[in-house]
Amino acid sequence: MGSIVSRLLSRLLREEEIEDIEEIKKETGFSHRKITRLYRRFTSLDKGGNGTLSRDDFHRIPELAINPLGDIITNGFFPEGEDQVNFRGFVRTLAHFRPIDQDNEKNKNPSATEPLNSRTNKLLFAFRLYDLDRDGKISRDELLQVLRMIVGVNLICSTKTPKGGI
Ligand SMILES: [Ca+2]
Repeated sequence: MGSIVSRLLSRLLREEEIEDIEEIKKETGFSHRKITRLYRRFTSLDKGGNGTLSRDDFHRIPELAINPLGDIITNGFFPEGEDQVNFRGFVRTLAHFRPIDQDNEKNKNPSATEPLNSRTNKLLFAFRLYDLDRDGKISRDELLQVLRMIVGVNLICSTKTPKGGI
């Protein structure tokens, strides 16, 4: 079974990516099978066929195109100042969405690298999505911008208590 998956992977993955596969598995916690599926998805999105995805490639994903937070989620895939993401970066970002491994959380080894799906890394990832200008802080404006996208209307920000309010 394992060898079938390995053979499939060998056919699907470019040479340099095969060398990385064990590292990607370790780093992301995804199985060979899942990585193969993600690679298929990645190559089908890679319209330029150059081994990287652009923002335009992401915009063609129907689920993202209709999601009010589509742009923000897409940004989460791109390191600061980059406009392309390779397969490894793509899988690393997706790894934040894996459920938290309860055993890892309980038996935390302080010297080990924190897994991408740990509570802390999930929080950092979410923080970076809200930090639109990536200055390491979420400003009031950034928070409002994201909340506006979520609710799809203009939020009126006021410190006054509405009439009849508490
Ligand atoms: Ca900011």
